[in-house]
Amino acid sequence: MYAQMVKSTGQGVKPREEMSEEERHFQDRVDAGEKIEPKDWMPEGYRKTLIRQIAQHAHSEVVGQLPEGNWITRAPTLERKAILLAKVQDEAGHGLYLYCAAETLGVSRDDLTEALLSGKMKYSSIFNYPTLNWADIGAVGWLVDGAAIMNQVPLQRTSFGPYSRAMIRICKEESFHQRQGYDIMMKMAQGTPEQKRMAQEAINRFWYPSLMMFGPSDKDSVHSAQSMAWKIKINTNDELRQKFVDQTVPQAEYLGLTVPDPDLKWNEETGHYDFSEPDWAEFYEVLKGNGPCNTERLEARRKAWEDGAWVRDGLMAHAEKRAARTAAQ
Ligand code: FAQ
Repeated sequence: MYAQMVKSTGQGVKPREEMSEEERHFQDRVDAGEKIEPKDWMPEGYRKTLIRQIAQHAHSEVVGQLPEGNWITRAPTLERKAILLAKVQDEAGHGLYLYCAAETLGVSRDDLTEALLSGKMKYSSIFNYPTLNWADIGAVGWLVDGAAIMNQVPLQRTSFGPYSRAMIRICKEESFHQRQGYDIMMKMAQGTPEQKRMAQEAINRFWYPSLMMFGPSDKDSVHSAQSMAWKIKINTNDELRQKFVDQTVPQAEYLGLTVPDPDLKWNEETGHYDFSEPDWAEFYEVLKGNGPCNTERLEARRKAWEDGAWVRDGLMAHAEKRAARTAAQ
């Protein structure tokens, strides 16, 4: 089921002269900046690419609750606990907006969840890293949400209407998330030497995994060329990674902390920071399921799905009963 509905292979961009009339008309609409809506004609590859990307994104939001949810009971103050609780709940909401956007493409949430649980669909590599202490919660908010916003702000202009509208709502909340993370880092960086050391170690742990969130380097990206031609993606993976580094390094300096990259330096000529690539072998291992927390994350999702079966069954029974009552009236 999943393979037929969702799996799209990476492909080059189809030359205009090889396009059908419908495909040419579609491409003209995309090029003119028109939004594509669910009932509009679209190439099968466009639909499959969107389902893959939107659903992976939705899964990431939901799995992404786990590393932070783990710290709600241990937040250092009542205020921090309330803020973290709100943030984690926001991520669940983002997952819902995105699953709804994917459903407009003719795929069910149940199928997508099964594809996640069977390992056929991915979620962001970043959520396979553990959050070891409170400083890691600051680093997740600052770096992980910071990378997420960098990727998601351009996606507000993505060509598919429901995805674009979901991204507009999500981005509003993500900026609050990034700022709460930076606020935690600031507090720790200005705290005792031990707290400052914890903050530095958190950057050391999360820097490269955050850079990996943008996907493989452009030369190895399978989908970017076609996705950009369809304006599903607006920027390449490397463009966004560079923007993230340029934005984040001064923020680390302001905290009095260092980025764990001995080769990091400002390049006067390019007007950007030069930086070291993440370890791509590690990235692909995490994608294969061999990251530090892959098994734990999927187990947690599987348990939540199984434990929630009675709620879904109850809601379905209620909906069916209501529909039968309405039909009888
Ligand atoms: N992790 O050809 P490309 C968040 C896969 S934000 C895992 O370059 P594409 C907020 C890719 O799927 C995080 N897999 O692929 C939050 C493909 O494999 P496939 C989620 C990755 O799609 C914060 C293969 O590698 N954000 O959750 C990753 O053109 C805090 C080749 O790559 C989004 O999903 C990765 N990092 O570009 C929540 C944003 N990177 O599918 C809680 C929307 C690549 O062929 C707490 N997505 N792969 O088997 C996108 O913008 C794109 O999908 C990219 C990847 C940029 C992620």
